[in-house]
Amino acid sequence: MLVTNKELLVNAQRGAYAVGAFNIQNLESLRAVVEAAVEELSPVIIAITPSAIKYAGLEYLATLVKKAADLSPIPMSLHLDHGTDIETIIKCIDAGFTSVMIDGSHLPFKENVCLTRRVVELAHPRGVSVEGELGRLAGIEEKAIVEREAILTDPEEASEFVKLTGVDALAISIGTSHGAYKFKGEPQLDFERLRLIREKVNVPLVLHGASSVPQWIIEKATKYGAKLEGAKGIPEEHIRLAISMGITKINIDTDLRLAFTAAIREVLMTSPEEFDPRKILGPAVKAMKDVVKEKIRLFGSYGKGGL
Ligand code: PGH
Ligand code: CA
Ligand code: ZN
Repeated sequence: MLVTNKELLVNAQRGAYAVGAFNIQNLESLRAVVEAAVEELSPVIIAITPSAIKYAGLEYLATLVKKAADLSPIPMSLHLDHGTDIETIIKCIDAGFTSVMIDGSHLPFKENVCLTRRVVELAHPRGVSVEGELGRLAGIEEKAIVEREAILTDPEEASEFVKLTGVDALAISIGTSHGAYKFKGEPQLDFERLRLIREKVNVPLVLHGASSVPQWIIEKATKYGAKLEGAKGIPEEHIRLAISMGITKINIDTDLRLAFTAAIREVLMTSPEEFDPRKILGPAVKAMKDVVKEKIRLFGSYGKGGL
């Protein structure tokens, strides 16, 4: 069943758990995410970036997700992740997306408000939820305090942003970043800032860049030829704490990519005679699905698919 992010996240906020937004880009990744969610009876957000659309085609991806939603007993949303322009937003809404993110986080505050407000005005009359972003996702280590303040979300501004734009969810920056290399030293997240934002903002809060980069996957990938030295993510205890402090949507891409490609590397290295794509991609789907299941357990959304 296809629903909006708003419906999923309002329930998550009430139930003090988080819903995973998993990035997909083809049939294999979609199957991994949907099968995991169905088996765990969990709500799920299928996240598609503009670059995934460029890779696989909007119509193909939207059709696959809508069909998966029709066939599944759990509620799921079809969400545009990191939308950057109005044109893409309109195309996605026309294609049946139930939720869109407009990422104006690189813009000055007022311009971000204007752009996000426009998206809300376009999306809400069509029953589509909107996620905005305030604060930039960049590593905060070794940065001076002034610089940190410029990157991380300001609680007062967050409250103002939500009032001025009417967004349904807000992505915030408390020290996470995208990709496999989040920290050089010890992981550092600004939980005090999260507490202050939660106090001032009542819409569901979103944590991007939340992959944990599990060491066992890095070791497996490395064993079969990957070069991933220094890869490091967000410890699972930090994710648990963030959920307990009010994060209700968690975005995961990197961990899925790592699991998928480590499995492909293993098959190619251990069975060099193999050339059937199904024999190579099958184990990759399984590996990705296992990671999604672990996330669903970590986020506390298992069994919540009945809402
Ligand atoms: C993410 C994913 N997608 O929007 O924020 O972050 O790179 O940590 O998986 P990761
Ligand atoms: Ca951003
Ligand atoms: Zn993101």
